[in-house]
Amino acid sequence: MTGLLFDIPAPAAPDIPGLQYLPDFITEDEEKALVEDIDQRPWLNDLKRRVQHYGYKYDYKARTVTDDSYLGPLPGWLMPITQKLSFKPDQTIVNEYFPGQGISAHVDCVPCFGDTIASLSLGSGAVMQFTNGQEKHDLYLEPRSLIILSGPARYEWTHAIPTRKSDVVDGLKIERGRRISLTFRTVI
Ligand SMILES: O=C(O)CCC(=O)C(=O)O
Repeated sequence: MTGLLFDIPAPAAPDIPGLQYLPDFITEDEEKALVEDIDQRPWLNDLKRRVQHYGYKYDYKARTVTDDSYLGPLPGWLMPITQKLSFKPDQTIVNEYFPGQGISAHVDCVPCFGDTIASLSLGSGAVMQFTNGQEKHDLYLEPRSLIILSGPARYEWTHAIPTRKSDVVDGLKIERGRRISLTFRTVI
């Protein structure tokens, strides 16, 4: 298992039913190739952070995906990732976060997407916060790691990336850099 810094073991995923954390899901070469592919494609600027949508365009305001929003099959350069997933996603959103940017607490649209969602981290790591009522857990998502949310983790817990420039993990302050995440979903 890859250490964060100084060979410290990767943090264990919090005990949330349906949450899986897979460090080193891809290699550094695969990560570099993905970032290059992503950076050759146009970014959308309609949110506070830049995004790219593949498969279907998600309507953030209406919180819907419709047949009209179909963009085409997922591009071939995503295949090395999608082939390794245990489900067949047909929608991917690429999010770009600079230090200080995040995403507010949410459950991914229930009527839009199926019961399994996966998110791959590239570039920088960042803490993801999971909340269910009074219960809260932090998980530091290392670069090249994948999280899978299904069951309670997908439906009963919100997830968020807090808007800050650094994270404290096991007492160590880790500055954030540019982080790109790819979230894979199946449109219902
Ligand atoms: O950046 C991430 O890992 C999470 C992205 C996310 O939650 C979303 O796009 O809904």
